Amino acid sequence: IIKEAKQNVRQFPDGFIFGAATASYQIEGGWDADGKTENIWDHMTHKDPCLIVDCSNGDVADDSYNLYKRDVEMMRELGLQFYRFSLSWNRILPTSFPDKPNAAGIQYYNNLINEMLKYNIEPMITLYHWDLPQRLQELGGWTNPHIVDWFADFARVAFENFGDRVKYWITINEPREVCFQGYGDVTKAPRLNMKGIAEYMCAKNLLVAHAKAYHIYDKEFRGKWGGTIGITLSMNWYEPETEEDNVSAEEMRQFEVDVPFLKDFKRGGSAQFDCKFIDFFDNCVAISIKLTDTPRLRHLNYSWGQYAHPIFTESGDFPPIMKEKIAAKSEAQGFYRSRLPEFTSEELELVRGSSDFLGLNHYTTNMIKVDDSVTYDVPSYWDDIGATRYQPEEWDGAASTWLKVVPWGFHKLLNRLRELYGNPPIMVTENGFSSFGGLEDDDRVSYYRLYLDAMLDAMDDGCNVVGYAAWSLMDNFEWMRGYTERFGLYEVDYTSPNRTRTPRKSAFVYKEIVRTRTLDTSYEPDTNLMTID
Ligand code: GBH
Repeated sequence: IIKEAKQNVRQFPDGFIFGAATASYQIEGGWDADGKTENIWDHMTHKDPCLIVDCSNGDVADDSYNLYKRDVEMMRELGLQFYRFSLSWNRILPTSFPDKPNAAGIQYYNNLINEMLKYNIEPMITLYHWDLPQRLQELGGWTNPHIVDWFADFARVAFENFGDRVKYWITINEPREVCFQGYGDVTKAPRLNMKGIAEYMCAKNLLVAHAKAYHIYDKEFRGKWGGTIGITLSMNWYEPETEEDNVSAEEMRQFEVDVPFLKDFKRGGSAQFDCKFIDFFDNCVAISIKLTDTPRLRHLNYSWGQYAHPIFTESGDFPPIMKEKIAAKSEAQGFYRSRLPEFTSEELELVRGSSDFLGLNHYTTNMIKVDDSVTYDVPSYWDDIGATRYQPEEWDGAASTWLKVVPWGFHKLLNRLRELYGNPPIMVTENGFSSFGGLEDDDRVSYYRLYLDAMLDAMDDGCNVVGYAAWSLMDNFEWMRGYTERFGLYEVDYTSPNRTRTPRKSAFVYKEIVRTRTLDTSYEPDTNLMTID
């Protein structure tokens, strides 16, 4: 049983916006409709159908390609102020490039956007939510530096076609999942599994591609159409098992000032470290490196610091601890250069500050410990971190094994982001809970209340949270878990040809939160009739 939120009635501030989110491959279907070509998820699921736990795929999914009007009707039922959805690159650009744009694909998104705007629901577009064109994958996908231009071209096509009406833009959803799961592991397409190598190439190219799209919008479109653009990062909270590991944000910043990069170390002469011993010829031959290095700090830095630090800090670049440690490990492993690629100084400048807000997907928390009985592949992301994460048995769980209910982790995360990155505007672009289905979803209701309560605690502490999107508007294709794990406020019946959508109890509760702009834990909805107010 999940504890109820502690205060009964709490108010959201003026200007705070509520929405819900989905993603193209997870809902659209129409996988080869009207000229759309194959993306990496089409390719992977068709080639090896039972990679997905229930041998399903996104060929039809929620059929939103045809049923988008019902989707908008649900947004109206919930009273949403905004709806976050993503674009299928292959639907808009079947060759992957802007040479032959697909009118039918562009029309689909125009129809959806115009239908939403009829009812004053603001569209929030994610340009990329994991469905890369298969042809680009064959060219190396996110490991090919040319993707910076491929993505920038696609972004420009989207801005040109939809920018007059769409004011909220997200470049890329969850770089860590794209790179680590898709390139360093087998848990997302394209399952490249080139551990400790490909995910870092991906990370660098992805950040530069994001930044290039940001600057195109900033320079060429913002002036005439207004609007705001950022990136969405997935961030778990990591809680140290031991007290010594409890590094403050202050100490994390300290680290950046004091630790030299390995290349500086080799060259010598960097002002970033203290000289301990000067020899006869006035050369510094011994240095002191002040290095705050804990397992938890490495987790924070490698999982989301890797993407947040280059964009949201004054200094830019990958976190110093990552650069220093991966360079040292690479050298010891026999590589001629660090497995973590370097930014050129122009790239570093391009990426630094390239987000108007921090889009945050947050679901859960992990404990961190060092466990010498665990062995890692070498090289690998996990070996680079050198620590392991776990979730205690007693934490309440969801249908997804990784998802435990830990609202205090959300509170701590938001405060840490405020301290580390100068209190940026935070748009919560996903938060939600999975079940195995059913309309009486009290556990999901409880999750939303607890997490919104924790978010309000953080806002009371001064965190600049500007909006919140529930994941998800409706059940959808949950990647490797197929249709077995359900995140929807609306249940989708996958046996019915029209993919009937039915509001769960959580839909009624969320509707009331949005309507009253209040979190009232005693509210009991009448779930008999969903209306449009
Ligand atoms: C989001 O990712 C996605 O943006 C969205 O498309 C998805 O439907 C939603 O979550 C729900 O999953 O098994 O230990 O490898 C959330 C972040 C990170 C959650 C990877 C699942 C797998 C953990 N995800 N994680 S593990």
